[in-house]
Amino acid sequence: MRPQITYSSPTDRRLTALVRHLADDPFSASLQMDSQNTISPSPTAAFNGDSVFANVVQAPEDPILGVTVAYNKDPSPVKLNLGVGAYRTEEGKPLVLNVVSRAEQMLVNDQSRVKEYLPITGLADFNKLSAKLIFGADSPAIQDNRVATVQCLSGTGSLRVGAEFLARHYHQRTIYIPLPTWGNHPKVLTIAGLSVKYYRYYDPATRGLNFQGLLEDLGSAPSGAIVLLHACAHNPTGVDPTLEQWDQIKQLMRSKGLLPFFDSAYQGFASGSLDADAQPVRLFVADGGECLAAQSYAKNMGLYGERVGALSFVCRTADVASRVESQLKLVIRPMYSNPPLHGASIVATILKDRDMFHEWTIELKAMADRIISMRQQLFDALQSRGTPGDWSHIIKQIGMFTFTGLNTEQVVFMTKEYHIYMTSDGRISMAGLNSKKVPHLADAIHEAVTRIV
Ligand code: PLA
Repeated sequence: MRPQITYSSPTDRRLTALVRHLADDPFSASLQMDSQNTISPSPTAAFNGDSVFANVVQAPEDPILGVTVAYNKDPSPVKLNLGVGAYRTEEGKPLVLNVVSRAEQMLVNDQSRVKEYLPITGLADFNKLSAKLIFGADSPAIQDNRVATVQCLSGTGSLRVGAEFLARHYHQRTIYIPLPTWGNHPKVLTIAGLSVKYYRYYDPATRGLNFQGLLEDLGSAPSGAIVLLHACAHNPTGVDPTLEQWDQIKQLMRSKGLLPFFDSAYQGFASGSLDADAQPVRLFVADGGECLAAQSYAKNMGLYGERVGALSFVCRTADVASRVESQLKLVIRPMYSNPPLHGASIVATILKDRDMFHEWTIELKAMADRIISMRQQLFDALQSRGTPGDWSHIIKQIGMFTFTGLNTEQVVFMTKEYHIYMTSDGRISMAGLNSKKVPHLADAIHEAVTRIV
């Protein structure tokens, strides 16, 4: 007999929500829900003479990170990974920014450094500087001490901590996320205890923003609902609202009391300017209203594996911000106790030194510019091949990705015949491309769209 467990704690309710969300997902095969909405453990607990884990089902690879797993297994010398959003040089190599190496050297040379635990909220300097970076050095919210910032495990960890706080302390559990969005969003938010709904965002017909649909969907969201917004360089579509559209979105959201939760994973990568890319966030903060922002240094400082990020709550008053921070500690402590030291020290070293900051902006702009030049080169290569279709979206879209419009079958064909790896939704990471590989990619796209309609 399998034991039946009735869950009632917040964690268990979150699990139940996740199970419901994943109902159609093969992952859910290992969790079962009965008619009373209780979770019964999968039969893995039963010993069948082989292993107590013999009944664990094989889970599928992650739709994005699994692309790299497949790529690594491919022995072909011409293979190309355009799956995960990871910057590569013109030589196709990962890049450690010079300014990052310099900061690391300074840290290593500093004999006074120790390896003590950080506070639960992370490195204080890092938090202050991160808030300044996104909200602006002269932000009134910062001056009024209305911002609570905690260091988290990159963008993902920041989203997770923010979502879990909201599930515990905010009166609305529903979060609206764009359709489509980064594939991990619904998973992170659901497991944290929020209930995910979508708002229209992308129009496949125009390969642009479905602004009308977005306004209609947010307009009919229940008052107080949370809304996830990509601060810039929307993933996967590469389509951002204009500043005028952002202003309209803000007015609508404020009029309905919708709570903005910004995901800022690409500050500086869209335009090459840190300030320009933060404009949408700053627009929302300027009206004195509240919002959340999750920041990642994975892409803009190339600190992917260091897992450096920050979560900020902009609150109405300093008093509220301080209470929010006290509760964020209660979310973080049982999750991972406190964040890692190294990456945050690198970021703080760079952000607090005028020269190093300047050097960073130059290196960041060079990455953004290289991506923009890849867009032009790919577009030109398709034009010169006379590839059927309008490919102007390649140069119009913004940030790391191009949402090509290629369908799954065409993607499979390109991987099989050309060893080009990308996510099955047709997203390609322009940051993974280089001039030498453009003809190969253009040939692949050309043949895929000509053969498979
Ligand atoms: N938010 C968005 C919109 C992202 O695209 C990503 C990363 C993150 C948050 C989280 O990044 P971090 O935790 O590493 O800071 N998206 C990548 C990688 C680049 C991934 O899927 O993990 C992507 O290829 O979509």
